[in-house]
Amino acid sequence: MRDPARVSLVIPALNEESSLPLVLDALPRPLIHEIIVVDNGSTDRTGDVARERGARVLREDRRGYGSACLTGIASVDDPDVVAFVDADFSDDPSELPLLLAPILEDRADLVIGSRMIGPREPGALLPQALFGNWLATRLIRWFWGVRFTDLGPFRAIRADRLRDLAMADRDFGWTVEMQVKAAQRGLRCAEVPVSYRRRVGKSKITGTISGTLRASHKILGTIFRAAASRTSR
Ligand SMILES: Nc1nc2c(ncn2[C@@H]2O[C@H](COP(=O)(O)OP(=O)(O)OP(=O)(O)O)[C@@H](O)[C@H]2O)c(=O)[nH]1
Ligand SMILES: [Mg+2]
Repeated sequence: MRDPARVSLVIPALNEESSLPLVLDALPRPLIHEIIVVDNGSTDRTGDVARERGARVLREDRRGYGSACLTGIASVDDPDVVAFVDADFSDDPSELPLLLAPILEDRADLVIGSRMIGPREPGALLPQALFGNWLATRLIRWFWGVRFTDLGPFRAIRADRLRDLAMADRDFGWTVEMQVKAAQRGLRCAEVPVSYRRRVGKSKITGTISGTLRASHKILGTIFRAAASRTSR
């Protein structure tokens, strides 16, 4: 890994014109080689506000969180580390160094920012999200023996390891897919506490019943499929 390490940050964004500027303004810019905002078919000024603040903007019209992330990682400029943060300003982007440290110190390959062990604004994680995280991480621990407490979107991973994972999920299964594959392949996984607040702008997944059901179905399906392929081998 180079010193200083080259960090590419990918931000998936769908109609986040009000929150994205807050995210971009709070980032520790000197640590970041490039900021890639993937505009997932927004109908507002998401792309414009990102460009105005110096981010590289890619357009991906196929909807889905994973679609946006896949497009982002396909165009990174030779990084050592790839980091991800949501565009809704729920996470605190100034905490990025906490996520990078275990990788830069060669103690971890994948670092998840855990909202379960960090300070949380009341109501920032809804009960269904708390339960879903608990269940999903319990299952991962049970099947592969790796302890996570969250499937949080704020995360960092060594770029070479990310390539090896061959990520494929196009929507809500993206975060758990990365953790399951990392656990299966024996990557060094770590968590750091991150703070979490209520999002700016309108909730699209956990704040709606249909979003919650679709996400839960996808997340549990991803875990059980991976576990089944393990036992059938
Ligand atoms: N829901 C959704 N989000 C997308 C999509 N593409 C990109 N995103 C971005 O992905 C991030 C996560 O979406 P959120 O709507 O915050 O979902 P969440 O954090 O699970 O739940 P809430 O914050 O409660 O809505 C945000 O930055 C979105 O703008 C997509 O197709 N669907
Ligand atoms: Mg959110």
